This record gives sequence, C-alpha cells and structure tokens, in this order.
Amino acid sequence: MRRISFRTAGESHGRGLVAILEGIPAGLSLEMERDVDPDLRRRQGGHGRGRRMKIESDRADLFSGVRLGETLGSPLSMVVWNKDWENWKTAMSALPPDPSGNPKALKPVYLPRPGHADLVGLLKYDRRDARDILERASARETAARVACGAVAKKLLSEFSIKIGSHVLSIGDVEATMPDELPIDLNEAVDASPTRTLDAAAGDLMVEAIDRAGEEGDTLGGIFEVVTTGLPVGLGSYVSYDTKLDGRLAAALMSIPAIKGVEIGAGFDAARRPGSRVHDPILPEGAERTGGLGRASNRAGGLEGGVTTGEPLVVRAAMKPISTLRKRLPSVDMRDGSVADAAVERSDVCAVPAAAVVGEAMVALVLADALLEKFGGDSMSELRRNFDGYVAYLTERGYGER
Ligand code: EPS
Repeated sequence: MRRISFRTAGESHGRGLVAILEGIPAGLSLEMERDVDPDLRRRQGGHGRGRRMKIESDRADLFSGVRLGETLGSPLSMVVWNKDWENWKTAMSALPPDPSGNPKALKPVYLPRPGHADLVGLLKYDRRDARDILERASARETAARVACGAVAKKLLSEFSIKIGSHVLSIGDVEATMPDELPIDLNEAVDASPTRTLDAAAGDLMVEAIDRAGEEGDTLGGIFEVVTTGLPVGLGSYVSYDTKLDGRLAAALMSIPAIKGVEIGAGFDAARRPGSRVHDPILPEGAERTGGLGRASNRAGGLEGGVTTGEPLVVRAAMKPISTLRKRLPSVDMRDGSVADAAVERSDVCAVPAAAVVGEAMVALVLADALLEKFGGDSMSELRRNFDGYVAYLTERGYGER
C-alpha cells in the first residue's frame, strides 16, 4: 500500500489488539460507535463461532487521530481490548514465570496442530511452547484489521463507493445466486446466520456446520466481496505492483486460512473461449464509467489491473480451521514421540466472519488506490480532485482530442 498503511499488534489472549492506520486525510467525519464498532460486531457473528465470541463484545477504543468528530490527517490508533485477558493474566504475563508456580497455569502447547502456524513458528522462531506462536497467528488479529478497514470504508462511502460481502458456499453446500445482487448486500445477508443470499442453502449450511461440530471437525467455504460505485481508472497496468488485481489478491490472501482468490469469472474464465469471457462495450453508461457500459461483468470490474467502473467482484476460498477435536497425528515437541495434535478452544466455521474481514482488506486496498489517483491532505482537496476527474469523464466525448 502506498498512500494508506496500517499495522496491527497484539496477541489473542493478551491485553488487546492495537491498530495504527496512516494516510487518512483530514476532515473525514468519524465516530467509532457509528462507523467502526458495527463492523467489529459483524465480524464476531456467524454460525459455527466458538465460545470466545460469547466472552468478547469487540469495540474500538480510539487513542489518536480524531478531534471533535473529524480526522486530523495524523495516524489513527485504536485498541480492541480482550475481555478474555482477565482469564489469561498468568499464562500471558509479560514477566518471567514464578519458579514456584504451577507450570500448567502457563497453558503451554507442545503438540503442534497440522495446518496452523504452530510447527513452522516453533522451528523458525526457536520456541519450545507453541503458545508463543499461536497467540499471534490466531485469527483474533483480524479484529484490528476490521477496525482499520471500517475507517477505509467510511472514506470510500463519502464518494458513494460501497462494499458488501456474502457467503457462496460452506463445505460442499453451495448457495444459488440470484441474477442480480441486492443493492445493499450486507443489509440483505447480515441477519442470515451464514451471511448467504440463498435461505434454503443457508439452512443446509447451518446443518453441515452442526454436523461437523458434532464430529469434532471443521468447515471452510467461499465468500464474495462486491464493491459498487467505483470510478473507472483506479490502479494501473504500467507495472506489476501497480495492478489492482495483484494488490487485492495479496490483501485477501493475507487473511488467515485463505487459500485461493478469484476476480470476476476467475478460474471459470480459463475453461471458456474468449468470446464468452470478455465483456462487450456499450455506448452508454454512468458518469463514473466515462459514459460507456458493459453487456456483462465477467472481468469482475478490472481490466489491465485498472477498475472499469463496473462492480468489483472478488472471491476468496477459506480452508477449514485447523484446530480439530478429531485430532490429527502430530509430534510431541518435548521428546519427538508420536501424539495427537493439541486442541485449543476454536470455531467450527468462520467463513461468514472471514467475509467481513475480506470487506476490510478490499476497503483498505481501494482507499489506497483512491488516494493514489486523487491525492489530497484533506477531504475537501480529495473531493475537488475526484469531482474534477468525474467532470473530465463526463465531458470527454469521442473523436479528435
Ligand atoms: C478468534 C478468536 C480465537 C478463536 C479464533 C478466532 O479465540 P480463542 O482462541 O480464545 O477461542 O476463536 O481463532 C482461530 C480460529 C485460530 O485458528 O486461531 C477471533 O477473534 O476471531
């Protein structure tokens, strides 16, 4: 990211998650309760979440960057406190352990879970206790990302750019998609326990999650993030690292457990002839698409790594969570003996929550691309630059230039 950058810190059962977000222009109206906390709540939901989500009620505690309801242009810092910290003060203490204390109170983990970062982390960082690894590798970190993403979303919403998500499949249960997506995607799916548009498939997803839970297993799935209102021209084809496809894919792949990303028709485009992939250009369309339109949107809103102004459609595939009560073979890292992997409290399925994290990552990439194209230290400057470009698109016309 060039214009926007963020960093998170914090362990799953430490005091809390910290987020620092830089690059938001001055003058953005921002209130945590109104603009950030609702997304933190949405991230906590979904059928298949574990007991931890009953302990937490995540909200963002703002430390800096906003005065009297508006951003200052300075770094924003936010903390999401972990309520569970109260139960982990001994195990997660920053102080050296009490030699006379009970070693079990430190909640060590010696049996790495296949699929988690436990084993690679133990070897890479030369630790004995996998708790040193899993506390940071935990997907709890995504709460801090969602806080940053919510601010990016607020910035984008000032330009009528809206981001929503929905779940396409969980395990082998696939939702059937309507021909047209609802205008407010989140409003349509947030009440569904699996955040899916197909109610019948949603019921089957709930059943599949319950069955997996009873069997001590876990389930992954696929979610889609859709952004509307984008102007043509964000991102660029000129260099590998300016292409928006790559920037979006990297951002989504950085979410824990994401193993695949598709844009538009994605992998399916590889199976079709070009005539059934590319989107015919039509001589009429919206202001933000330069007065031109498309007969279809199989490109998913990107051509040459640049936004076309059609809805941006990205999908991500999440593998099943790696903590299994149906334990897989592992090795005891104290003596090398064969033993079943450790079981930590965890979720059976977190695909609906991952979709909310996906929205956050897409928002951060798009806010970055928006500021890269239009610049501006203040919202008014950004607005002037944006409006000037849209005016150019409207007036551009055809023929000799
Ligand atoms: C999570 C918090 C964690 C897990 C989950 C995500 O809480 P705890 O470990 O206390 O149950 O529920 O983390 C994982 C699935 C993982 O593999 O690390 C959260 O806030 O999203």
